[in-house]
Amino acid sequence: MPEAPARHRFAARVLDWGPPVEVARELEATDSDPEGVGIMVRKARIYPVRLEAVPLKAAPLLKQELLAVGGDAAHARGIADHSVPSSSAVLLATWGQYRHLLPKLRRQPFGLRQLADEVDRALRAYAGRGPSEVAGAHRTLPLGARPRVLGVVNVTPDSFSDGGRSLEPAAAVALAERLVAEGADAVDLGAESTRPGATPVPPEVEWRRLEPVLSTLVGRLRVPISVDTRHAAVARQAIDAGADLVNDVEGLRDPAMRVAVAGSRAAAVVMHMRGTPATMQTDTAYGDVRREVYRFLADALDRAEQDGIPPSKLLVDPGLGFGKTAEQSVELLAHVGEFRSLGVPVLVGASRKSFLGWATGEPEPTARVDAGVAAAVYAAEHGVSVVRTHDVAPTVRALRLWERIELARRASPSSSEGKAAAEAEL
Ligand code: HH2
Repeated sequence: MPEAPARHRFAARVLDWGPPVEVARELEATDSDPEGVGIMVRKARIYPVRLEAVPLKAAPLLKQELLAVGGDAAHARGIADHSVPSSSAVLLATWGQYRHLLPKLRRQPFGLRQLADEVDRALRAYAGRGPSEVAGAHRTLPLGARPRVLGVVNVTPDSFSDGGRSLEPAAAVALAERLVAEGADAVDLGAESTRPGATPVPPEVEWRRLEPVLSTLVGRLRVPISVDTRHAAVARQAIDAGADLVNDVEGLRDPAMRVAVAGSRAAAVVMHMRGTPATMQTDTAYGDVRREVYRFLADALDRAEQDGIPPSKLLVDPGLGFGKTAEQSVELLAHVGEFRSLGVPVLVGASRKSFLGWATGEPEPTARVDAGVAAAVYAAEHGVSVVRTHDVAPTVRALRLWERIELARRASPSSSEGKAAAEAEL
């Protein structure tokens, strides 16, 4: 009997590759021509880009140009018979194909020039490493290989997981110092609970709670201090007193808040929420939650920039649990990496939230630490820059492991072509 051929003669292995730098290294490992590596890296992955409201006349041109470079595009059937005025679209192309496509689109009419510029910016933002820091009003938050950890200090009687524990200034100061000792890269002071249905706190009361804590911490902490407030007057006082960032769960929708931030050197977190904490859970019907949240954040960034806040001062946050069902929060977390396309660092806060309870069956918020840590690691894997958490020590430990994994993936390729691809990411 002839011997059966070995089933693994060629050791066929589907490569588990992550960042482009790792792709370059795997290609180099075949002893391929270094120049070829530089070219092939750009072919290694399809980047699907979703667009909204592509005009009727632009959509067929877009598809035609994509097909011409070897990619493709999906748009509404109604484009063919002119029964729709516009269509959303999904573009499918490799990095190399986009490099051929974009100059061609820039020469076309019907808004395709602007569309090309937007696609280019989104791709670079998504695939790139992002900014290396966010400069606050007084101190700077360096960003790096692993997400930075923003530790939560609630100076409130009614926060959903720790209300009343640090309402006393001395307790709040001690908590902030403990979180920094545990590895927090910044602290977030909040004096108004934003849990669903929370009673709004007048700005004077909010400031009365914040002021003694903030003024003590400013002299003691080296890390940036963020203030979680929806009120422009509180933000202004806090920045003057030494706060670095404004964490606005209303996404800078109040023009006075934009003026307050623009007139200072503070950075700001733009978070998505529908309505206010008091009303947000009354309307959780979304056609497409990812699309709506993305649109809201994109518009908020545009408005902020028009009002004089440069993108380098902004972060975005999809606002898990804010006017969302548990399923919707999970969907947003699942796709959190998409928000990197907005071109500013992404912050996410999952810690102790009720959607973690929904997913794990754990009714007690303080017993959701492990689920919160899992969410932080997932966020890290998807390029989130900052995670907001009550549970700093276990989150920092988990992210240190994740950072080791990431560094193993990012070991540098040896050729200059591979390195060049890796440096800009592509
Ligand atoms: N979540 C809470 C509060 N502020 N800010 C941002 N940017 N992102 C979040 O996910 C976020 C936030 C809710 O947590 P907590 O502060 O502990 O609760 P409460 O609002 O009840 O004080």
